Amino acid sequence: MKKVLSLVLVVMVLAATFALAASAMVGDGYHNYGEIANVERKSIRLDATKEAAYDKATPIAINYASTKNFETGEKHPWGPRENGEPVASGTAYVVYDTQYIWVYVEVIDSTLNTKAPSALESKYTEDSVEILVDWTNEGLNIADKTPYQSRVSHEGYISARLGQSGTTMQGTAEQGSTNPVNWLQGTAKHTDKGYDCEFRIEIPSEEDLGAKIGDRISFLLMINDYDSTGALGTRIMVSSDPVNGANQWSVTKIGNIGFNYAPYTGDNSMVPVIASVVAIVAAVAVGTVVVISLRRRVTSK
Ligand SMILES: [Ca+2]
Ligand SMILES: [Ca+2]
Repeated sequence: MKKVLSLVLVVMVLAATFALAASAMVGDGYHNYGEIANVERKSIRLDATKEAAYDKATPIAINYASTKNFETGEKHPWGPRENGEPVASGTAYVVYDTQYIWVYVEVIDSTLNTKAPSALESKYTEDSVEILVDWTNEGLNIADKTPYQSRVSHEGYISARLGQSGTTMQGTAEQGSTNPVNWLQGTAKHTDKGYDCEFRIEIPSEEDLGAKIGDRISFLLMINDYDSTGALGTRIMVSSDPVNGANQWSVTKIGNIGFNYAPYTGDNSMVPVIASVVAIVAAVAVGTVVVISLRRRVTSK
């Protein structure tokens, strides 16, 4: 009897430990970006023009000046630079359809700095917007696997990485890249205040990901802002996350956003009326499950 009680106690302690570990992944000390709005595929296109579909998104401000010098971690307070130039800021709109997450970012940047000589040599050393996504919200950082880092420069050049020490992918196959980004497309246009850019990030299949996509996913938006000198040390990272700043590779600390995702079936055509009714009933059921699961997470803290 004593042995049985000991075993029960051990199991209870282990269960409590796992419950605490799970609840620590979501919530405490994280910025909550709300929910990603769902839109129809046909309502949106990749053209650096903000369609009405983005009005469904809650605007996310990118105005938290963070790391000034990436090498030393030197911080920068909100406000102008030493030379008087204002630091960039932006507003992002995030939506998804059944296959892609779409992000539209309006950037205010008074000095557009270009160091990339071509589409295939673009990286963080030019004015650009970056997005980090951890699809499982588990905070894993595995080279060439997770999280997804995607970048669009003010010239519309794309580059990306999977995991902190992963290989940088640049441009598209059409641009002649030997290491193209297959899951990201991006474009940009200059405006009278700076530039707008638009991202289309393909949602991975759970089979390819080897894991379930979370009903909250870790998410971080950043602007790389250089001044007129364009030197590496002058970059100021501007972040959407007032809690953790542009600490983009500490993925267990980046904010999270709700994602009520339904896997892509490969068919975006109009469905018959009866199928629509079934889909609506299924959607209500999924919504109920998500609410229950979120409540469970909240109450299990
Ligand atoms: Ca568009
Ligand atoms: Ca700039």
